[in-house]
Amino acid sequence: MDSNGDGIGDLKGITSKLDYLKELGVDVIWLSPVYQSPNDDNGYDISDYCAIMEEFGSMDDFDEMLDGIHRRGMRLVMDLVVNHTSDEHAWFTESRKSTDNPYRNYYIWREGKDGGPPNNWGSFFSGPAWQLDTATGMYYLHLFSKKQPDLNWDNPKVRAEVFSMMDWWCRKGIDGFRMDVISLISKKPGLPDGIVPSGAFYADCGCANGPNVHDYLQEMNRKVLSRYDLMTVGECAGVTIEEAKKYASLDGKELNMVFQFEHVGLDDDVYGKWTDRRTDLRELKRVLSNWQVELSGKAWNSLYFGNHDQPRSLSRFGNDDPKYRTVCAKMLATCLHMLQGTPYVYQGEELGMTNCPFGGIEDVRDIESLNAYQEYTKEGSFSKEEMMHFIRLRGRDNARTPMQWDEGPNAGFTKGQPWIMVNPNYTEINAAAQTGDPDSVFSYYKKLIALRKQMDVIVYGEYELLEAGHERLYVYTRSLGDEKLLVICNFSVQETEYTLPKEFCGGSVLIENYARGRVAERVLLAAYETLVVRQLAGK
Ligand code: TEU
Ligand code: CA
Repeated sequence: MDSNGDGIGDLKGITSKLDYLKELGVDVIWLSPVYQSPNDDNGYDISDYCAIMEEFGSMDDFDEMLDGIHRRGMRLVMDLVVNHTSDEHAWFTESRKSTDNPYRNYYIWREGKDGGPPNNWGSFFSGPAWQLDTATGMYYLHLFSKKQPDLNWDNPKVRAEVFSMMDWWCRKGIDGFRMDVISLISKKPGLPDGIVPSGAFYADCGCANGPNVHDYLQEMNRKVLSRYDLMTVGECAGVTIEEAKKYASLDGKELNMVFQFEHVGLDDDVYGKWTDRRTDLRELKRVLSNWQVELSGKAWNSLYFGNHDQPRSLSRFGNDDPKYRTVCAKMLATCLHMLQGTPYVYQGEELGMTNCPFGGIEDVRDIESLNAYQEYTKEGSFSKEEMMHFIRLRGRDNARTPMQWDEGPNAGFTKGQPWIMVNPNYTEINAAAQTGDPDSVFSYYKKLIALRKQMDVIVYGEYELLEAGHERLYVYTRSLGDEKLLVICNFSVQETEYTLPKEFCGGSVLIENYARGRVAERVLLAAYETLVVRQLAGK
């Protein structure tokens, strides 16, 4: 929400919408980076960790927002981006000056090899992961853009700086951290060449879950996290179930939970995310079920279908056709919110917001999409039209278009010119139209969130997958003590028959997206129908 008409959402804008979040039932707000930044990667390139980005407001605005959040009984989790800084951060401007600068070893500098970069690693944003710096004729490592040099976590001074900065924010009263690519902070010793996959130009750095990552997080936990009442979630690209059990172990030595990427990589192809492949439901069920079963009693899951890096979940896993989008958004929400773990609602997901029909590349703002468009069209892997097609399906900007508040100009987001196009469907999909409507996606989310707060079985219950091989239905149970729930989701537009397990026949419906009311032994599920059935007492 933009408060001053410059077309950019800001802190005062957020503060003005806190009642909306409270009404939805939000407990904790995860705020994307709002620190000072030249904005090469939407704030994930930070030049001062203790200052607020000018476009977003002042530190006073921040304090006012935090106070407003706390007064409403909500909490605030900040994005902690410490795998890298901006190249405009004071540490880096020092570091690049000379090989004997006191900050030299804050970053990862190497001599080139055979007239090129030190190894064959690629950046996540296209091109090599190394940049030659003229001042000293050496290369620095940047796993993301060249304006995001990687910090050298093996240097104890770097760790001390990061921990003291975190401590500063904790003393200010924030309630936790979402840790950006925290799985990548410990680099492979010797920085060896990787294998270049077919279709790719560079190798993966292989730095996920590096040798010291758990030591560093345990040190962070001892020195900072354990001294405050915080919620922590590590964004862990490349995390396996075995590794997640360490990061998010219930013993509390590291983090509370992790974001894993397995289920959002199932529709990748030879060229990574640049494809129009869709996720196979059987694969999705297999992956989510593994995480449910394996972490249960040992670690804690984060539950998400979308965020600021992912396309809109409704368009990707469901169907955003106006005919189906309301029922389908409710079905996806049910599927996610009935799982074990902490559900994340990405802004606008609670309204059923969809991918955006971007015109040409001039409508795109995200560095990942812009660079990939350049690289793949130049090299001839894809035509410009093909790349635009993939960006419309998978690009990160789909999730970054303005929040749709009402049916007024620019969806009520700004009185000026928005920094990125507004999704034209705002006249039909917007908060004002949904908050008072009992049948809206918003009201459905509200109900789901409230149910989770009432019923322990939804939070803690044991998970079991039924119908594993079914191509259209996702069915599972949750059980805790005498309570047992059956969650049925039709992921297809096709009417599909389903026979309930005996113990649920005649059970009451806890929540549903069609008005079914009672369930018989056999149900004929409509397009994207979902229902949660509560077992009859004593059965
Ligand atoms: O994302 C990390 C990450 O793994 C990305 O490469 C992600 O896979 C990609 O965006 C999906 O296509 C985090 C932040 O969430 C992202 O917004 C930042 O751009 C990135 O780190 C660098 O800080
Ligand atoms: Ca603004």
